[in-house]
Amino acid sequence: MPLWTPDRVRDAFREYFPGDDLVVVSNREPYAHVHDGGTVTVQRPAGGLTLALDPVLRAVGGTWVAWGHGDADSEVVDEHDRVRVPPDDPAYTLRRVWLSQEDVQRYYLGFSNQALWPLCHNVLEHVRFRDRNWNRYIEINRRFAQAVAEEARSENALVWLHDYHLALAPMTIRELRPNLTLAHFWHIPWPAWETFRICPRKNALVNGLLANDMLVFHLDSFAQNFLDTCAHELDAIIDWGKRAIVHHGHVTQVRALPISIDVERFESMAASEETASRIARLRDRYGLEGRKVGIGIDRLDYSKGILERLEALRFLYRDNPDLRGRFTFIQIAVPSRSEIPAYQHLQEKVEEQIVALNDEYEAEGWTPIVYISTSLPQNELAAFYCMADVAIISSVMDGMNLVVKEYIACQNEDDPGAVCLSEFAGAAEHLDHSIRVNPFYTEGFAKDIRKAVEMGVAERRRRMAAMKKELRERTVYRWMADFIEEAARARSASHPEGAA
Ligand code: GDG
Repeated sequence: MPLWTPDRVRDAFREYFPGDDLVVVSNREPYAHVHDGGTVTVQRPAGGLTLALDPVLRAVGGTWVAWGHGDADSEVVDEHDRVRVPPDDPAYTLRRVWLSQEDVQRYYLGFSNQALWPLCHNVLEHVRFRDRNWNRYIEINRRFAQAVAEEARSENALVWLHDYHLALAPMTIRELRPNLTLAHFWHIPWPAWETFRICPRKNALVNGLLANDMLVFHLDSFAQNFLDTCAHELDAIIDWGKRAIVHHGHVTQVRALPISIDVERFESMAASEETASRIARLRDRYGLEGRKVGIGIDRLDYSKGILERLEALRFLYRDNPDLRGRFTFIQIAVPSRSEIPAYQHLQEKVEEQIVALNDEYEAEGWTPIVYISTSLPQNELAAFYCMADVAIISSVMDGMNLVVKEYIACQNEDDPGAVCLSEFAGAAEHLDHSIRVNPFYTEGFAKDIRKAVEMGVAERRRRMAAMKKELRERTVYRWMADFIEEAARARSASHPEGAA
């Protein structure tokens, strides 16, 4: 059965928003122009949503509003800060928003990533509230909103906002262009009220988000937490059954739609001959022949539970001498947000823990943990996914987690791998056939890894078949089509006269 495609998403958009245009808004841009020697080249993001949304924008047309962070970005735009992309086959407009170093420091690293990110992931020791960061967050959200108001051509265009960097933008867009359909996807958890209430700016943030016609989370529990926050914070009417909030006469629908990946893209990378020869090279390079292999792939972030995973691996090798020399774990961790002290500290701790573990258990011709700390192209990641017998995802809190889905998509049906998945990753809600792990319970976690390493082929096949079925039914393109359909319904509820 063919899976969902960008063309099917385009058809859904045309059905639900006939004659309207689409404006996507995110902090990250889909294409960056950078100086490379004497010329300007184009860089694409390494992975994630930006890569998956691009084919849809290409099919639908429209505009993407994002921070122009490439060092040659400003040289290629027109007088309205627009450039047509993809550069070699232009299909939609990228409208760039400019940020100074100070803006990045305060809006992005400051409020977005040292206040909202740790707050929403319940890691309170890393939360920093600073008025200067907040003031800049307000200013930059206005800047994004202004750009959106200028770019949306049709009266009822769908504006699809992404993430926690832009919580206030919907309110300004609404003031400037009252009839646009505003729908926002929040990629990270929404914490319980008891956590969110410590934010001194909670009221403004919630008010900003309620200017949307629709606000979407990965999970029901996050949606529920948001409703609960509104119930505590605002004098709003909340319809708990329909998950709708009426505030200042405006209705916001709150929904849960778990994101996924481009399944076919990973399946075809996994099946390629290029991947088979890459695997052979990797096995050779890291001395993996005849050994079981585990894999962890993460942005280097404290929410991903990398230190907890390393601790469980230490227990594993300590308590299971038979696995020494027989099981190698590969940790790929790409540094991110390295300007923030908490991330620098994490990187040091990860490196220290790996060195200590390797010192303790390494033996002739075998290193327990292979550490790769550079970003790899996606087809190389696919080779690691295919080669690994076990994937370990140990987030202490995670909106969804796409890595586990990428791993599943890359497994073959005859001899698939096993999955250890944290019960605190959003993905665990739908992947019942993984081995659920609790990263805070090290001994239990270590036993779960052992179970995954030793799992027989029949059980691996049974579990993987169920997880693959789940994955193939909900690809990222189906997620997008569902999002568009729900956004059209939300528009009908808040602007009945303008509804299609
Ligand atoms: C947020 C939420 C939610 C990693 N290393 C390399 C690389 N990656 C790619 C993976 C995967 C992505 O990065 C990471 O996925 P996550 O789901 O862990 O994403 P976050 O960055 O935490 O993002 C998360 C997500 O939004 C989507 O809504 O799932 O919960 O926190 O795609 O493959 N890609 C390449 N080289 C690497 O070295 N090319």
